[in-house]
Parts: sequence; C-alpha cells; structure tokens
Amino acid sequence: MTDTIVSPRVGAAGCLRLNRPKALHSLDLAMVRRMTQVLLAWRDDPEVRIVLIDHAEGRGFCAGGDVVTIARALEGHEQAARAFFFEEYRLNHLMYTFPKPGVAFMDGVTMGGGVGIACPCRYRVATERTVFAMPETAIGIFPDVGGGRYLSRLRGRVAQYLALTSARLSGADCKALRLATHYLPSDALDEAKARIAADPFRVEAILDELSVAVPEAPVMARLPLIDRCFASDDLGTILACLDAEDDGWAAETAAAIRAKSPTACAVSLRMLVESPKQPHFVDEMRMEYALMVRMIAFPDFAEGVRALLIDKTGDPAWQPLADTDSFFEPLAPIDAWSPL
Ligand code: QUE
Repeated sequence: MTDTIVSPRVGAAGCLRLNRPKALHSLDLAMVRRMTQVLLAWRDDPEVRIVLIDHAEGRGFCAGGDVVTIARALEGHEQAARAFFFEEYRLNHLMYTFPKPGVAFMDGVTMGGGVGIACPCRYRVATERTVFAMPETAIGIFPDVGGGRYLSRLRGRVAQYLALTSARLSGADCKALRLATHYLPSDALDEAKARIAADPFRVEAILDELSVAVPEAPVMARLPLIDRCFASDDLGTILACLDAEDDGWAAETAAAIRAKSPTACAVSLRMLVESPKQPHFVDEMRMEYALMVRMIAFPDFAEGVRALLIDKTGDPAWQPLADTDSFFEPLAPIDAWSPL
C-alpha cells in the first residue's frame, strides 16, 4: 500500500504531502498519527528550517476529516470515534505552536480538517483552484479543528455566515478575507516550493515575488448584507432577517441554512461567542473537543454523514432544535482533551 503521508526532505524544508487522492486527501487517523510523528522529529532537527504542506498530484488540497469512518466507529464504541478528534486536535495544536514556520498550499478543496492543518501555518497560499469551506453543519457538527478561533477573528459577521451556510470561498475570497496570506497561480507552486526549500529565510520575499493580482472576490460584494443579516447570535433572528430581504442571494442563503442541522447551527453560533473568550489555542481546542464529544453522540451527526456521504440521498432528517447549554459543559478531567 502506498503511503498516505509522504514526507520528503527537500533542502532545508520538511515537506508534508497528503496522498489519499481517492478521498480528496481527507485525513484519517493513520495520516494524523504520521503527520504528528514526522513533525515531532522535524521540530528537533536543526536541518529542517521550514515545513511545507501540500497534496500529491491530482485534485487537492484536503476535503476534511474521514467522517465516514468516524460515523461507522460510532456504531461500535463511541471511544473509537472520540479518539480521532482527540488526536486530530493534538496535531492542530502542535502545528499552531510549532517553532518553525509553515507554508500551506491550499491548491484545491480545503475544507474542515484541511482548514485545521492550513490555518496554523504562518503562510497560507491560495490559488485559482482553491475552494475553502467549513461545511460541518451540513453533517450535524460545527466548524472545529480551531475553526472557532480562525472564524471568529474574521471581519464583521463572516464567521457566522460561513459556519451556518457551509459557503464556499474562492482563492480570491480567501486572500481578501486574509484567510490566505498570498495568492499565486497554481502553476507557480513548484517554483515557489523549490525556491523556499533552497532559501527558507526568504520565504516571505519568494511568495511576494510570485504573487499575482488577485481576481475579484465575490464575497466582498456580499459583506454589507452578511453583516446586517448575521448580526444576531440567534438562529431564528438571522433567518427572519434573510427572509425579510428582497434579494435572491438572501433567499438562497436562508434556504442553505434551513438544510443544515438546527442544533449544529445553534452550537456553532454559541461557539463563536465563546471562542474569543478563550485565552490560548489550547483552551479553544479543549472547548471544541468537549463540544465534539457531545455532538457525535447527538443523532444529527450519524444522520448527516449517512445522508450526505454514505447513502448520498441529501435528505437528512434532523432532530428538532435541542437545548445546547449542556453541550458546553467541560468534560470530566479523565475524558478531557489535552495537548501533546
Ligand atoms: C462536511 C464535512 C465533510 C464533508 C462534507 C461535509 C468532511 C469530509 C468530506 C469528504 C469529501 C470527499 C471525500 C471524503 C470526505 O466531506 O469532513 O472522503 O472523498 O471529509 O458536508 O465535514
């Protein structure tokens, strides 16, 4: 079997290359473990000055976590399903606190778990092929892997819009919102990687030199409406505001939200209130893990994965909106998340 993580050393760069093309490089537990192991070795290797993260040939970058396997594990022991998130969040935290700079090449679909490994990087490169989204509410969970931190730092009410709708952003949108630090043409990435590996100290200059003019970012024209209609932290108020707009895009946006798990939407809105209060990333990840343990035990997760990713009927039968206060209680110490 071929390796799902390839980790060549190229000059002074350690390259983490996702290689599970049949699943759009979505992360399974073996990949999370291998990435963690490689990064720990590189952390203490003076020859490695910088970490490059990309995907092997074909479409990329990373479609998320391997939620189908997680949902199947739930049918047996819930502990096995928890273990994936526990270790994935440790990897996210290791990357966030890594003492060497990282460069993520988001050259394709960058969703969910892919966002969790791209956003901790100091340099985040978007291209004309980038499709960025946090689509978790579509399967009954919430924008995790540090999403509470990355989203809640965005301008205005973009976080609430992205979390509730699963909206897809283009590479230009990512650059305009500063989710990406650079915008390069896809066919300049090989040159960028080679030059960075040869001269890691000049990473910023190299990315600047290879950057091109950013095309129009469609999301920017929507910001006034997003800020107005997503101003509330209450799901019903947001939907009522979108319904009151005489605007086709607002109607489509309201319909997109109504297709999502209402409980997952309410949890996401509350998380975006709590995340900015977390002093450190470790606190964010502890909160997100406690939330995820509750969310995978709630029926909407198994139902969402069934309807969207297993049976692909696209017709999840969601539970009525649940009271989500108890989801935000910390876990007992023995169950709680902790960093490496
Ligand atoms: C929400 C998600 C995921 C998703 C779709 C959602 C997710 C994920 C995938 C995915 C996509 C293509 C694949 C694959 C997985 O889709 O996390 O193996 O080939 O990994 O609406 O969270």
